[in-house]
Amino acid sequence: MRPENLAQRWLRDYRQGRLSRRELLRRLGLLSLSVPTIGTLVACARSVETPTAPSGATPAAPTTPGEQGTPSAGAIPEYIDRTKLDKELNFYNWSEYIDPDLLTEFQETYGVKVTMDTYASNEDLLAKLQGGATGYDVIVPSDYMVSIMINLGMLEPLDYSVIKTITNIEPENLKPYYDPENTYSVPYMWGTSGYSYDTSVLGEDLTSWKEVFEPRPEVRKKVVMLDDQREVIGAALMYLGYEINETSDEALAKAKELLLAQKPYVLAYSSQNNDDLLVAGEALIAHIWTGDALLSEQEKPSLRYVIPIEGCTVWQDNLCVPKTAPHKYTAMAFIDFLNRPDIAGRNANYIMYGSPNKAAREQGYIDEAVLQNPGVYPPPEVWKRLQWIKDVGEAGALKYDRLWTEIKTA
Ligand code: SPD
Repeated sequence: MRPENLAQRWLRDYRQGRLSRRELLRRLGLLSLSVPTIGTLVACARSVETPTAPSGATPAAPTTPGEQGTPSAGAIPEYIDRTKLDKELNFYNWSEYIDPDLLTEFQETYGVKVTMDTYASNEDLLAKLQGGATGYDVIVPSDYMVSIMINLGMLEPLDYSVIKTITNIEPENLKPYYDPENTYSVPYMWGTSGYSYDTSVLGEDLTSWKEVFEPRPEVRKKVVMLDDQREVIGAALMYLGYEINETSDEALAKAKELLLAQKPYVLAYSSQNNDDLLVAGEALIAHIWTGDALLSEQEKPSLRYVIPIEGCTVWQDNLCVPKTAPHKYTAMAFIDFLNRPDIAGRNANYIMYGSPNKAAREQGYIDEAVLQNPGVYPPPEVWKRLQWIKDVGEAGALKYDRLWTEIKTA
């Protein structure tokens, strides 16, 4: 598509509320348009009133003013009891995993100030909560971590008289193995954990984990791995032909051998800067989650995301409320808000992960570029090589912990 046409499309998405202004500006900045042209486009976008897009949430009812400005009329659904809303909410999320404009919009509409802290792995999240952090209201654990937290009695049952927007979620993403009745979790985003590499240096044909674990000379010291024990050990196990949740001593010893041999070629274990290192050219290949891979491709089109022939993990992250949450009702209202089709669509377009929100897809809130990307929505033949990480029990987790520490400290 020509840059001008692409810009026109984004402007339309912005006007229809599908793209935040910040994202519009970011994307326009990526096109080789002259600065005056960008200026004219943005001025033109501003001069058109943004129409209200349809929403799956029931609207209509006067609202309480937010701390920063007047809420848009009727934006709090009638089934939310606004007298029960607190003034603040503490959100503990993965880094770069929400469109920040949505937090502002929630604050302006519901009068609730959202404070967000971030973490880099499920194990960090668990350790933080077990270490006594009792202030968080909404957390975003992945599948297997939901199982672990349910078993530890750490999660609050969700209140579906408030989270009515659960009906917007694709039935196939509901009732997952880790929470069969969605008693404690609502799917947020899903994706895969393959690798991205620079085709301008390495060509078009990379398909195997071999490139990551036994890198060719030009890639050595330019490999980045996720800083995530289950992901890294799981990828090594898959490359070696084992199942991803393997706990046998034999399989883990082989994974350890592979990871120790790889370590001298690893530039960093990082789940937060892997994309930046690729874009900067400091890394040529990086173990990465789908959304981060796609965002970095926008910045550097020579990058390509691969789901390796040996397979990789598929995962689903979820919105949950810890048992200790101080603002439980407000947490339920926040989860309800995030599942509105317009909100979920904007979020998915911003962070570029697979959205379980069927209504957002059907109502046209999700960019075609995201929907048509086989890296985000893999075709059926690719699905066959994807595996879910599962809770391996206390003894298994201890083995993974020990192995991970050995790799990181070697
Ligand atoms: N940028 C944050 C992405 C969060 C992805 N969560 C994936 C967990 C997979 N085990």
